[in-house]
Amino acid sequence: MLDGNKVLFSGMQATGNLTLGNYLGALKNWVELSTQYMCFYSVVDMHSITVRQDPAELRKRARRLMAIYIAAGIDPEKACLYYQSHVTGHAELAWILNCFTYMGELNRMTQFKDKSAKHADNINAGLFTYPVLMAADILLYQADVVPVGIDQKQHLELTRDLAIRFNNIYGDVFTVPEAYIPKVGAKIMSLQDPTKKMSKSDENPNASIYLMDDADTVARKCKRAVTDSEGIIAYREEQPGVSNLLDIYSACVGKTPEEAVKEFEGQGYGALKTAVAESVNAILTPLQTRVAEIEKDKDWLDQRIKENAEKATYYSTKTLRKVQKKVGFPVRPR
Ligand code: ATP
Ligand code: LTN
Repeated sequence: MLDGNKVLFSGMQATGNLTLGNYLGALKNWVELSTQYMCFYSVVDMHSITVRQDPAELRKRARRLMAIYIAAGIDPEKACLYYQSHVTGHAELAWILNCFTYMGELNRMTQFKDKSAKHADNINAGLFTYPVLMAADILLYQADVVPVGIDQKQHLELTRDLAIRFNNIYGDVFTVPEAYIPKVGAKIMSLQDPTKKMSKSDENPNASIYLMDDADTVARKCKRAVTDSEGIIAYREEQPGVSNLLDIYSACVGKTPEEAVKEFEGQGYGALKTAVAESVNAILTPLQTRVAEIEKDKDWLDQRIKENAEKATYYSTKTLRKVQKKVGFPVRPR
């Protein structure tokens, strides 16, 4: 709670190009939830450097991500959209929380295990303490809810454990947050291997629809999507490719997959693929136009970035000062 309002916090990394999975699984829900909570949506650029980045590219992607948040429908004058690196409290609280986190807890994190296997030449301490920085992000704003995909659930549990541990020692300092995991669109699968999730780090560009793909590219990727030889449009485990197309279609047009199956009764895969491409383009084409408009108005975007960093600093400092006092740091003379 902040100023009597329930608080929502979430963030995305500016690594790679955003996919339709990121949109349907996360961003779309952020927009819907933004009217119900006091919201903080961060571009978590400090998390991004746990994996080696090209500096110019990271800066460009971070700004693009900010424009995408806004283009998707989050109002930057209501919700607080900001870069994590603009608010110093994240690093400061992360340090303190590091001193309350056990090596064994971090060793168990599956994302750490996966990422160290993938980047065996750069298993840095930041990658190991990544979940502690994420806990700091959330606890700094006294967040009540944190919308994330299933893959982030373990990090959320650690965040809750740290909040409870700290509160048990020092009294009620942190709100203990709840994860919010969506029911629909929670897992959009790869178009080339429908048993794998659609991911922005997939090496095959045909596996993912990127939010910035033009209409022809979307149509081509849908046409090439892997299906099966059954020849019947059904929503069932044995037909993962067709089911994924139905998931995408229904999430885009706001129907249930069962309603979509009825709609395509007696039709072939070609017709389904054409309809999926059209439903995706109906979302992406206007989104891309808005991204371009937002990026063009440089001064307006800069002003929003500045104001929101100040707002985030204001609220995060409140929590940080409380924590610093509790652990015994000297009071700042006025
Ligand atoms: P990477 O492939 O680099 O691991 P990612 O595509 O999984 O990245 P993240 O930045 O880890 O993306 O996730 C951002 C948000 O998007 C998270 O809340 C995550 O759960 C959600 N998300 C990512 N991929 C999908 C997907 N295929 N379906 C639904 N939600 C997704
Ligand atoms: N680890 C998350 C991104 C992230 C986040 C957060 C999500 C960083 N800090 C705080 C929710 C709340 C990811 O990779 N998707």
